[in-house]
Amino acid sequence: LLNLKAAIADVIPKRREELLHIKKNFSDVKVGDITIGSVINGMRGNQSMYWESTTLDPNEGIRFHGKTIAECQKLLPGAPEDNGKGEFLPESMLWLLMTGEVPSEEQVRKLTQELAERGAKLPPHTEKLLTSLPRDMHPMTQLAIALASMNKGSIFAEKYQEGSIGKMDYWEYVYEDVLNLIAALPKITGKIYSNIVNDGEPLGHYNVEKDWSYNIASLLGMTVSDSVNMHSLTQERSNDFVNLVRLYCGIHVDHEGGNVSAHTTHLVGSALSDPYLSYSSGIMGLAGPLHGLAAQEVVRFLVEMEKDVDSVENVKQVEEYLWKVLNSSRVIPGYGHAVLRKPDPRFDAMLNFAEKRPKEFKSDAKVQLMKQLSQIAPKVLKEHGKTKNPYPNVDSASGILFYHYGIDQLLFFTVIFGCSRAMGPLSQLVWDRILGLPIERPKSIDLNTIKKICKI
Ligand code: CMX
Repeated sequence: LLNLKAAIADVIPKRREELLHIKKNFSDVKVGDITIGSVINGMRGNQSMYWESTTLDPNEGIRFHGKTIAECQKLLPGAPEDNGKGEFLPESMLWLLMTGEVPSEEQVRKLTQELAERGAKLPPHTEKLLTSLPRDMHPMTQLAIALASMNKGSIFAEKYQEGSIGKMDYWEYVYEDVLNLIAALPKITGKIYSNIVNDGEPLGHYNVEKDWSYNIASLLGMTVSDSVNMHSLTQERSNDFVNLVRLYCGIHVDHEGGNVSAHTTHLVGSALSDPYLSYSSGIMGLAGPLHGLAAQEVVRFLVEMEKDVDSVENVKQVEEYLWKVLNSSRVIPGYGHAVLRKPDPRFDAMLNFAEKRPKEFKSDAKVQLMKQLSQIAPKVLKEHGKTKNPYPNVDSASGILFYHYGIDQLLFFTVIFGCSRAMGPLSQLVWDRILGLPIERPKSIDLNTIKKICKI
């Protein structure tokens, strides 16, 4: 089956049957105990959400339908022009997330083409709205506004209003919205970036023959053939940048269901708000400094630290700098995680990207500092003794690599994260409707109830 929607339809009956069987026969089986600690501490460790495609192992990191990042890098198809030497395409990952199957080259080519065609034209009102926004408006606010505005064209919302569709068919219309939303992201992202750096004037062309990440890069002005080539990149460096976008977007798609952006999208969607409204809400959460905005915080941190230390080799000075931060009750951005307890394999993947290109990155002191920090900060954080995970998360490496190629609008990084993150939570939204999951409504408890339970 070459069409993604047909491939999903093919696996639906079996999955529906499995979940129904579990619901009918095992609904009373206990998953775990909820403690008062979990209630007042952000629901940590509380296993109470169903998530279809990814799980986060505290020690091994993220798995996409059971596959590690390294396995995905081996198995998922990349762009044809890279001849197997580049990064896998986020489109390949989207297929895996949606169907649970590794796609063939041909399936990925078709999906790439379908997304490129769907994304060729933004709804005119969204384009107009983006043009009208203040140039200094937060890029994530611009993204959330653009996505919410696309709800005007939601096929699911329209069909639902008409009352013409049954519950088991909702997914088909949600799917259409989801694909249209993901397809629109390169143009929205390009428009936001050009609002910030070029007074709204386009920095590149949308090329319907190319893949989703290439178009993001082009519209940021970063390709040789389809953009103004803002930083006069050579063909080789431009190809590398496109592959950086592919890698970054391929591995940021999902991090199981409980993180703020994924959970918000799922929660809002459970009220049957359409995918545009649901993901726009997720984007609002991704904008927080403890979540998606951390990549920007890291770049700022590295830029400041580089000014303060004589050289990246000066371990003592770097340690002192970190202690200064910790002693002023600030966090070290890019370190720690709510679930992970080992270094983030996404961090390793980003670092490997730099390590594979020594000529490119060796002389970049900030990139070297990022690497050096990953050796020094865990030791300092362990000594500090507070964080449960003293190791680097993905954000400690990602932003600084974009910065290296000239994307220096720090607040903007999270928009690229927002492009990638669309794929996981929105695949889940399709499956939420396939499986007929209900509206979410956990029970909250007040202080009196807590005291009663604790007998105090
Ligand atoms: N620097 C300093 N202190 C840290 C820390 C860090 N990087 N990470 C955690 N801590 C502190 C916490 O603030 C907390 O202190 P208090 O008890 O005073 O509140 C204590 O250690 C225990 O926290 P934890 O249980 O280890 O971590 P949480 O689950 O509460 O928070 C996270 C997780 C990511 C928000 C936190 O580690 C943090 O703030 N990191 C820096 C920001 C960052 O890199 N965010 C990106 C996350 C990646 C992603 O979204 O996928």
